[in-house]
Amino acid sequence: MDTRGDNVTLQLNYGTNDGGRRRDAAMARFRAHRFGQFIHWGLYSIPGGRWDGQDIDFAAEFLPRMAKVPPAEWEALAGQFTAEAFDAEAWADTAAAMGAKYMTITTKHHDGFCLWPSAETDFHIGNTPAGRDVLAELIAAYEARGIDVNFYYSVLDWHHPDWRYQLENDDDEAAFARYLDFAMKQLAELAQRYPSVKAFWFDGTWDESVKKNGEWTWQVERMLKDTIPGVIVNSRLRADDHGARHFDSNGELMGDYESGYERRLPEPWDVSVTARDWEACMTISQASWGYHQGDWAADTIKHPLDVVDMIAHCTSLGGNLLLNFGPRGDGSLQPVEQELAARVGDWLTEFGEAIYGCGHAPGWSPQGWGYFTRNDTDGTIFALVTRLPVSGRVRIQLPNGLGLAGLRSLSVSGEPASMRELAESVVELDVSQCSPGPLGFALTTMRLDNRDALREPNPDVLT
Ligand code: K80
Repeated sequence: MDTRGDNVTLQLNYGTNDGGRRRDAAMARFRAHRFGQFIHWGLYSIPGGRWDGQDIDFAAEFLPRMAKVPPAEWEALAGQFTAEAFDAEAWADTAAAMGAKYMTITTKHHDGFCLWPSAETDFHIGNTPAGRDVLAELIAAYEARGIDVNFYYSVLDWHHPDWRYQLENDDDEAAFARYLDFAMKQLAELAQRYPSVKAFWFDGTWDESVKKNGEWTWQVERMLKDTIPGVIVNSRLRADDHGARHFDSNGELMGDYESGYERRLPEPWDVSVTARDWEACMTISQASWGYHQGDWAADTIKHPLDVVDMIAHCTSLGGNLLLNFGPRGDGSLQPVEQELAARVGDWLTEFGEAIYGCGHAPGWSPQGWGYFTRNDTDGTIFALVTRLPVSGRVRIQLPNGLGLAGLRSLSVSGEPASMRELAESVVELDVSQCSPGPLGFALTTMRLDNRDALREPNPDVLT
């Protein structure tokens, strides 16, 4: 045991990595992306939230649990997995049109079905009518468009006989040790078979059985990093010696970035999150990750502006947004998701300069109309107006008594009609006469050309 100031620091074998926040090129690349596409595709995409003619108003990937589907019936879905409408190029085109810089795909979800031909189980895509290596096809298509591919992997496995939620006796311990060995081998397979994968996104790690095996989570991280130099691992994989998750018993982040924000974002003023890298993931419908064919999902599809606001929100706090897509069982994309992707892409085409490579703008407090971001390399400050006041007037509170040297609208839709100083360090822009932006009304992103003193690169970013 050593001490840091007044705080007692526990010696941990399986806590945080030495070295703190990663500053290498692979991590800088992930950080600069800011916006990615999540994809949930598996056997659950076939029934799409409906079983025996009944809609189950719950996340579609949980259908085997919610509808109490007999395991043999769920396994039999593999016989219907044809992927007849699967087109990796079409998926990648949609992601590129949306402005996504990376894509994270479910290689295995909780039901245990594997999207690659694993040697460790028969429950995989090679034993379906599809019989193709969709992960290889996706990697080729996405990487051809400059989009990184990452893998989601569920440690929780409803299909494997040795999975345990708790370890109550020696038999459980022995079974779960076999399970962890199986999962480690599967992950080694993935890393060896698809060496260009940039990151692993772990899920299903919250049960007592996993929390008692912090050593295994530490070994997984090591194995992946030994196999793929620079690979990135999310905090959700990790537990420490005492079962602490995400953050070790000393409060230090484990893994490379914090991945606890699921279907929620940090509060806009919670600058504590800027101390680390993080990523939030979000559904397009209210709560389904896998394709859900019911009204429960269709009635709750987000507006493109909701997504744009979240991208700006995350960037303003130095985090990434991972927006989920649920392709249908046959591999086709949902038109409603393609349409949303196109609209978000319209906005990013025009305003991406204020998102990609940008992060938190220290000292620039969030305001009711939207967010400030800062280019991590050259220090340029951006004001992203995602919630235009009814007055058409945007008040910008400048930090620390700074004056505003000038403004340049990134929008093709026109310059602000007027800019006046309301008080010291408060300027007001009248944008009511600006013509509609790409989302159908005046949505203006301003670049604030401030004094050179403000043009300081983010010290956390190496280029
Ligand atoms: C698992 C368990 C709960 C309670 C909520 C969500 C999840 C999974 N994590 C998301 C990223 C999806 O994969 C979802 O199935």
